[in-house]
This record gives sequence, structure tokens and C-alpha cells, in this order.
Amino acid sequence: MARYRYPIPPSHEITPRDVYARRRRFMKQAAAVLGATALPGLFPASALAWRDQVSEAEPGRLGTDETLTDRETATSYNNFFEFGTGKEDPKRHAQQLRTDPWSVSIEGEVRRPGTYPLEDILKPHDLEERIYRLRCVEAWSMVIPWVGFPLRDLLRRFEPTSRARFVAFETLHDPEQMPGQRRDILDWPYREGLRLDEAMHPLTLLAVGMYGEVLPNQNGAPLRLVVPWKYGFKSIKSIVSIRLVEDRPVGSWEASQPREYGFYANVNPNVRHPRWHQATERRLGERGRRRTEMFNGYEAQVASLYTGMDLEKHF
Ligand SMILES: Nc1nc2c(c(=O)[nH]1)N[C@H]1C(S)=C(S)[C@@H](COP(=O)(O)O)O[C@H]1N2
Ligand SMILES: [Mo]
Repeated sequence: MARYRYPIPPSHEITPRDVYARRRRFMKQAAAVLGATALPGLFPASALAWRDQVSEAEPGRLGTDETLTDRETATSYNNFFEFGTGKEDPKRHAQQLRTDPWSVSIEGEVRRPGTYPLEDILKPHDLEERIYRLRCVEAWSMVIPWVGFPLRDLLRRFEPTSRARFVAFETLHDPEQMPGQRRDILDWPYREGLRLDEAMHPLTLLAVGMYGEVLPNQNGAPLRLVVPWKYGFKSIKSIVSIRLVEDRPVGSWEASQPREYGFYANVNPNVRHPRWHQATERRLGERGRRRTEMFNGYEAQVASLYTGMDLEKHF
């Protein structure tokens, strides 16, 4: 647990991880030669189970060097309405969620649709660690070392057709395991969507871990989205379905309150939520408030996705 090392060590100290990564790549290639898989190319055999890879994830190239939110806070103050509406509810109630076995279906406008065990989906991906800000719509933010891989790497493997323009995601729907789904809080299952170019942006991550460990259930185990320039509700947890579609999907929050939650949900201090302003935020663990940055501080990387769009209208 406490073996995790922060801040990110200087490069001379990460040599063992480099050596490890090279060895892992070699083993993967060797395994690919030895064992032919049922779907050649789609799931090349890997040498290590993904759960064991999480603690060895290589530091990613993208991110921030800001002070991390402490792990205890990031795993105790959550939004996960399937387990209740209070911030402490997910930690208490999500432990009953069974995350293994887990399957994900990849459907719609792709050339290789199907439902696959999570371990097969993860096999070809080298996990990276990236330190990202996540800012929730209720105006708190945190800085988390996520472990995952770019969503676009996965989408490319399943070969979107030329008709694909958006990606729609769904969380597991299982009221037996998710007590919040027995109540009328949202239109279940939780749904979210991205435009295809947003989904293909290198900052958009599929996360399977944080702080060098497999994701705790309350943070969206075993597979969640992290879209760091958008409000937290876009970062859908416990994903079971990824569907490439032609028409713009409507997320659960947008469906319930279209005036309050737009499709884009880009962090924007200049556009207020009908019930509160969004110009400042509380960084968990800090006193006082800070000014919220445009696109959550990722303006240089993502502003070009929205050139020419009226961001007050497309909020
Ligand atoms: N399935 C599902 N995903 C979800 C939510 C949820 O209620 N259900 N809440 C969202 C909201 S509003 C936020 S702010 C983030 C919170 O992520 P965290 O608890 O890991 O900080 O998860 C998002 N993903
Ligand atoms: Mo949120």
C-alpha cells in the first residue's frame, strides 16, 4: 500500500522501471510469436496480468507536476450515484460491487464489434501513469495519478467505420449490486458520450488504476474514463459498453437537467451553472479557493477542438 513513491522520481531513479518495461515488451513479443490467439491482431498475448502491471506503469508524457491530492481524500470523497448521493456513500457501499469477472462490449460503427473479457481488452496496452486534474461540477478539484492508457489506442484497434462520429459509454446496470439504481435518481444506466475527436484526443484516458494501485471500487473500478478538461460527470465509471455512433448521444445528466448539464461540459469559469458560478474551486486538501482555469488548465492542448464554437451555447 504505502510502497508507492511520490513525487515522481527523477529520471536516474526510474531506470529500473525502464528495464522492467523493456523486459515486458520483449516478453510480449515473444509471447505473440509463441501463442496464436483466437483473434489475431486484436488481442496479442501479453506476459503479465493487467492487475500486476498497474503498480509498474511507466510515467506518461502528459500531465501536471502539481501537488497530488492525498489518496485517502481522493478515495473517501466521491460521486458515484449508483452507491448513493452522499460523498461518503460510494466508499461505504461500493465495496459490494464485483469487478471480476468483467466484460466490456464494443459495438456500433466498428469493424470488430463484440463483448470481450476485460483482461483481453487490456492485454495489448502498456499502462502509463499520468497526473491529471479532475474538476467536479460542484466546484471541487483534485490532482490524481491515474494509471491507464489513451482511449484512442483502444478505439483504433476496433476500427471505427467512416460513419462513427461520437462515442457513447454506459456503466453497469445491476440494481442488486448498485443500490442507488433501485431509486429514481437518474435514468439508469449512467450514460455519457464524447465527440469522436474528443475521444481520440491523447489526453482522454481509460483508467484502471490510481496511486499505483488498481482502482478502488468507489473511484470507478475496474474501468473508467478520465477526460481532464471536462467537468467530472463526463468521466464515467465502471464502464461495460463503448458504442461508436453516428448521432450525438445524450448523457444521463443532460437527460435529467438539460439546462444545467450540457453535452460538452468543458470546464469554463466564464459560463455559470444555473444554480452557482463556476469561476472558482476548492482544491481538496487546501484552504481557501483558487480560480478555475479555462478547460481546467488544458487550454493549450484542447482549445483547437472547439474553434469557432460559441461556448456559452455549447456548454
Ligand atoms: N457511473 C457513474 N460515473 C460517474 C458518476 C456517477 O455517479 N456514476 N459521477 C461522476 C461525477 S459527477 C464525478 S465529479 C466523478 C467523480 O469521480 P471520483 O469520485 O473518482 O472523484 O465521477 C463521475 N462518473
Ligand atoms: Mo461531478
